[in-house]
Amino acid sequence: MNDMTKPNREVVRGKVKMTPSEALVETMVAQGVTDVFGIVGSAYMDALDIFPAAGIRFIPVAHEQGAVHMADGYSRVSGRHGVCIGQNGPGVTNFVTGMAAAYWAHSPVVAITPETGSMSMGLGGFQETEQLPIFSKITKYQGHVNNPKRMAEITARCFDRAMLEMGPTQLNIPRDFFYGEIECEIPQPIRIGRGAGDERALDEAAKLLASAKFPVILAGGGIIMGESTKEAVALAEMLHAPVANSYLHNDSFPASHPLWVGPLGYQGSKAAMKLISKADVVLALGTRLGPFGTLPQYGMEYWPKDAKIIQIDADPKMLGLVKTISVGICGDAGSAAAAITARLKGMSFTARDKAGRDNAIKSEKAAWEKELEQWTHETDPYSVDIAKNVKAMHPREMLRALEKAMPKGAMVSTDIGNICSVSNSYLRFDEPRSMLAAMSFGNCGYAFPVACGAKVARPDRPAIAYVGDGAWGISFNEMLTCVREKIGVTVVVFNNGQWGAEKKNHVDFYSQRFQGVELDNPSWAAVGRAFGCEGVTVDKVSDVGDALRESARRQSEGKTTILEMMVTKELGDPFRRDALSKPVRHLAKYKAFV
Ligand SMILES: Cc1ncc(C[n+]2csc(CCOP(=O)(O)OP(=O)(O)O)c2C)c(N)n1
Ligand SMILES: [Mg+2]
Repeated sequence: MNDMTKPNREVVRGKVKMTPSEALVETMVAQGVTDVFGIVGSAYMDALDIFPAAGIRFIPVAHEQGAVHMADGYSRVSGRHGVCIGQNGPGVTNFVTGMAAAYWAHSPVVAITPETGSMSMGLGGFQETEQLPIFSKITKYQGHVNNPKRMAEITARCFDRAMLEMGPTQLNIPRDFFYGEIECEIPQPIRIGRGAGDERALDEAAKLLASAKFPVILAGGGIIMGESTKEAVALAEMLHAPVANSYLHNDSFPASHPLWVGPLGYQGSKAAMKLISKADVVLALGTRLGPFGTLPQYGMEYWPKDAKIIQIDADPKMLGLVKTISVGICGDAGSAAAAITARLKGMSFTARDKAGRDNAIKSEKAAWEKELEQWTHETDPYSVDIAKNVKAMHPREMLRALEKAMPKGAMVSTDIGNICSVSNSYLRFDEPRSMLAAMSFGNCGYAFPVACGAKVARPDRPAIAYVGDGAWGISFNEMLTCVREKIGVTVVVFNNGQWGAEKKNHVDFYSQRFQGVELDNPSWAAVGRAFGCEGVTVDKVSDVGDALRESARRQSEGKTTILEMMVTKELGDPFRRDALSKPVRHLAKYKAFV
């Protein structure tokens, strides 16, 4: 590179003549953007051309869905924007699933969507579709550049709103609007703090907690996004309250802390469920209390129906939306926790029956650990039969071995599937921004590209994706990206030869009339090697730990490893027993299908 093209991160100041492409790129620099995921396209080539000069790395991917997931993973571990860009029309429609997933993961992803030219829109030209309606329900804000002179203003708003509203935004740009001459000033980023929330509500919350007999904290994603672990720990210690992680946020409270009791929800911790069932006051800290996160599990209705609920969330629309609450606080999880802690101090509050709670926490945790240790395989008749005399590993044993060998500081993404769900019991973290589950959109194919994006943001941390073999079929194309861009991650592919989670429904509800659930896998380790990754087949539990550690070591060389885990076809509990019902048939020709 000569001096002219050396990266320069200094943003131009004052009102200056520039092109809209320059305004876009300068605004991205002002917002701190250093990486953009996408597939190259003529629509935005004029802006792409100057990315390197602005110090922005363009990471070409295999499929635009992968680009959004990577941007999502990138933002979830860095707390910064994840950015993706694609060609108008098909490139942009390929973003849809990724954007819906980012929406429900509350990830500040900015999707830059060049659109067909303003002079041909509506005429049915090439790669034309209306791009705003498609994303209207899966974005927090949609900025449409309706005049090239507004490029910097609207770009900045998309970036600001993604942070303010904690979710993805869309920047839609007619492709002819990248060109021309404008005069504009690059806006400074706007970041608005929320603070602790309403003083009176905080007083009420402190009063309720101080008088509680058995307070329990439910630690949500807001603690992770708000970087509020310290404040959450201080409040928990002040109350001496057990702390459960909200569903799929196992990194919302340090697992090594004595007050940590594990995650609620599907395949979560029985200790957490039993303890929260005793609560007279629940402090839902930084959680929207999503409807699926507190569903009965293990045949247990654990949600404390009579408890008073204090809910703290940064989005006021989430307060009282799913559960009836006694106190609602719109605030930042950390500031609110600190404000409540300060009030409790002022009330010369002493945690009531600290010893009793301590005993309950210790004994429930010990009981659950013992149960997990002994729960080496599924015990329902179907699972026992299908795994009989099979050499492959039991999924639970394999997951336990992965847990024990998990490298320090690991970031683990999980997909949607039976084994990924069971892994919830075996994923514990001491650091926030470590667990990257597919969250409530629940799309198969999420975990691998998310781990890639996370690794780009944090190359110093091991990135590990847990993926079922079905979901792997949706997402393995991004091995191309890993090899080309030297992104070293570990993919743990659970090879059970089936779309297991759906097969479980056939077992439970459809008398084992299996349809479309069998997979005919190639050797995924060999496929990995063919792509230029490392590929390792593991069929013994005793080999799991070394294989994981070795793959993590290879990450520092920019090498991705596919660990193909040969597991039995046994199946854990389904996500929701309420989701399906036994079939009823009225017509004679379908009578046998019950
Ligand atoms: C994109 C997408 N398609 C379909 C589904 C429905 N679905 C949920 S779980 C699942 C099976 C997952 O199978 P696999 O990835 O092999 O994991 P396993 O259940 O076998 O552990 C399917 C098809 C989904 N969640 N997402
Ligand atoms: Mg499978």
